[in-house]
Amino acid sequence: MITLHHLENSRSIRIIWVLEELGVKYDLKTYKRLPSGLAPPELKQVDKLGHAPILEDEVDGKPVKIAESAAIIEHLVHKYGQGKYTSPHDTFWKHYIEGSLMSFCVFKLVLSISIEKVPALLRPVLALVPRMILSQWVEPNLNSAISVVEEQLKDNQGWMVDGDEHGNPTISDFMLAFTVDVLVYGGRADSIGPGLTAYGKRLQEHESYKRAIEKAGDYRYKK
Ligand SMILES: N[C@@H](CCC(=O)N[C@@H](CS)C(=O)NCC(=O)O)C(=O)O
Repeated sequence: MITLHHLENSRSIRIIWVLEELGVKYDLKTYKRLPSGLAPPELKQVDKLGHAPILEDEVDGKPVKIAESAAIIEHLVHKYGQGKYTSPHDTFWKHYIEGSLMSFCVFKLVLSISIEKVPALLRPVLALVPRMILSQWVEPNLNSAISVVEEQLKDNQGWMVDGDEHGNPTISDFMLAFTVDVLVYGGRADSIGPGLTAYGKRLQEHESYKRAIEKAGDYRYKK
């Protein structure tokens, strides 16, 4: 039996979507974030990294625990996808979305929250350095990372790389899910354009993604 360890309001919604799209049976274990926003310690008992998603399944008849969204998605698509849900164009996006785009999203989130946590009176002084890092390094990089995706999506009426030969989403879409929700519905990205906005809406209207959102528990990035 497949078990997915899912953290609310997190990337692991990507994996719920893959499982719903594939139509395989799975056991969903949902964890709530601590007030600090971190994952609870129980997740560290599942895997030493303590980050979601973590998937338990079998490879060659032996039980395995897999971390990292892209690794989990590849495992599921190759094992259960019957040759569907892939495209030769997935390779770049699979790495780019987590490696570049998501890194700058996380930098922005962490710096913005740290600025918001400084008492208003002290902010002009104590927030000087994080504000400078944000405006001189994080935001320009995030904006250019977003523009690469925007360019890909701007004339695109369907999936990220146009889907597989049956019109299904592919690994690129499974990776972009959550990231697109954070950008479009998270209220912190100023440079998203019509491509990402329309894609974010289409994704949340897709049947299997709607089921994923329903099953994900608390999800603050709903349209
Ligand atoms: N690159 C990893 C990132 C895993 C990750 O950072 N997960 C976040 C959820 S979005 C997490 O578990 N955060 C909780 C924490 O940092 O304590 C992946 O794609 O799976």
